[in-house]
Amino acid sequence: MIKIYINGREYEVAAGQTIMEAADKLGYHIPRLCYHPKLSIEGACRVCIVEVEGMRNFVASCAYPVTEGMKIRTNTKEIRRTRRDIVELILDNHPQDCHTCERNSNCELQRLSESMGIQRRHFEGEKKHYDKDLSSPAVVRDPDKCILCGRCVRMCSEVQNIHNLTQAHRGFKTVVMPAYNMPMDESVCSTCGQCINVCPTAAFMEYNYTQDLFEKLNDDSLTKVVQFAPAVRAAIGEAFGMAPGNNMEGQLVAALRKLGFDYVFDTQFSADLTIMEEGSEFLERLQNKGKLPLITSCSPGWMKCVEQFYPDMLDNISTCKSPMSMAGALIKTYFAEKIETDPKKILSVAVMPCTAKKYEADRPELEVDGMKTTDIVITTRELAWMIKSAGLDFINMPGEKPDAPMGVSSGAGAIFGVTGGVMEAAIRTAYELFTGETLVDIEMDNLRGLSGVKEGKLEIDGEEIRIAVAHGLGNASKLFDIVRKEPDRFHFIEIMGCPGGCIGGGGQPYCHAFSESLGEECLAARAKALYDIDRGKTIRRSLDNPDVQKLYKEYLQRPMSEMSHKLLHTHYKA
Ligand code: HC1
Repeated sequence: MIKIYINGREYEVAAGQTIMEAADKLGYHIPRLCYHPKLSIEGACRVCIVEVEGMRNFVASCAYPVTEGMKIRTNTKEIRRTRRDIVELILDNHPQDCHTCERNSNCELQRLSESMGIQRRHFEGEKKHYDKDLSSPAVVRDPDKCILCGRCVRMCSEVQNIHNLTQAHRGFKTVVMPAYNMPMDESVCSTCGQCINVCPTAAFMEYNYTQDLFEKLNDDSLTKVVQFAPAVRAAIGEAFGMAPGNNMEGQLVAALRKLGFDYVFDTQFSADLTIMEEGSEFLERLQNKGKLPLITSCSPGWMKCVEQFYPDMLDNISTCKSPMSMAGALIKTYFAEKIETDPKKILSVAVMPCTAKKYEADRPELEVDGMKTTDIVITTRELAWMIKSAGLDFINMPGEKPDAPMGVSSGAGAIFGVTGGVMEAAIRTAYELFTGETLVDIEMDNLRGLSGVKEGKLEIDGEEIRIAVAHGLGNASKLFDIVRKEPDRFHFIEIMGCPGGCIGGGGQPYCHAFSESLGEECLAARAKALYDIDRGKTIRRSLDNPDVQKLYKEYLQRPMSEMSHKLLHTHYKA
């Protein structure tokens, strides 16, 4: 421990940390902009400057380490004025459109400006202008809103290992763009939306479909059907000021009905269905010496990444569609037949924590008989805005249950939304499919938690099955480097494209409760909510889901049947 002084008060702090880290723990929040705890230090914005006795210039507290006897001042008149000048200069090259901006009231630049008491503009002059890139169905890039903090660039390269974004040009013309200024939809963007999660302004946003959806909800000629993903319920409360990790499932269902949906289904149902298909596919590959390791395919950002960077591994990818696309296919076939409605008159909507699901919904590989099966995907953030815009009292709404025949789910379906959950769910069912016996110890601690790559093994019918789990595309590439070197090391691999799995999706609410999106406490709280849902269920294995059993009996016959292949499976190509 060392002694430091902040604003004249003496403290004992651990050596080896930055001034900002030490100050945070002592309750001094130094303003910041380019800093993000998940990313390397950039030190570009200088908003976090402090005064250190003996230093000629102010230092960036995000980068400067504490030393014995250091005397730090965080809030002098000069520091306040200099910080304000820095933020004013950023604002002078920023559009004056806060009241029409999508990040209005949850923009970090706006908050910073307010906290610094910036109430008038000193400088006016030329502003940079670049066109908005609306080419991608998932992620919109608006360079005019960019303040060059570099968080998106670091996220895309350091965490996701995609390296799509870079800073181009120099000085006043500096701009963040994909290589060669390629449109986002032609670039290698995985559409994961993690750039949105770390962007302090609206320079990166999801493609917003809310106005279109509001219009369609008023169209009486349509039957409006919606499904919502596991991770949405664990995070949407945050958009209404609640702490992360409150399970808002009942309120979600009620709000979706109040918005005008005729039927509300739970994607956890089709997560159970995915397990039936994927577990059977794994068994078939194992018994018939098919291509292993089998790799999960439900994360669409991950699928785009495989197609672009690992085309040699495409045969390892499960042919199962994602739970969202399985539900979409069933909505336009099985359910359309049940309610005797022309599928063209059904509006199939999905509420997802993920921006890449917008891209997935547009993929021709997921159509059934030339028909798109998920018409509109909105993120958790977009739904929260719709609920507020419709004037619904979300938090105090009495909870309701989803509809039959796709409303019942097992605990295994719930944990799909957190890293390791798909594998845990798969094992619970695969064990019984393999052995005919019920797995007793169904919680797999070695697959839980936020380590980047997790490994495990279990014995099924005398055979050792080796498994691995990775979350975030950077960790996925680390795991893939291992698999390329040792192709026989694993039998089954789960990969989710976002940090923490879908709970950390690019469409989740900005996690204000812990100040930065993707903070570990925030992700852990959302994960706990899903594990608690699992523990609270009487049915915890997908194969025990009575509505899934009924679906097979009435329509699909059995996992991997001809009908299952037609509706629930696909092939990806490079
Ligand atoms: Fe996910 Fe999935 S878990 S991909 O993260 O397999 O988006 O939550 O809905 O489809 O079930 C997302 C979440 C989600 C699918 C499921």
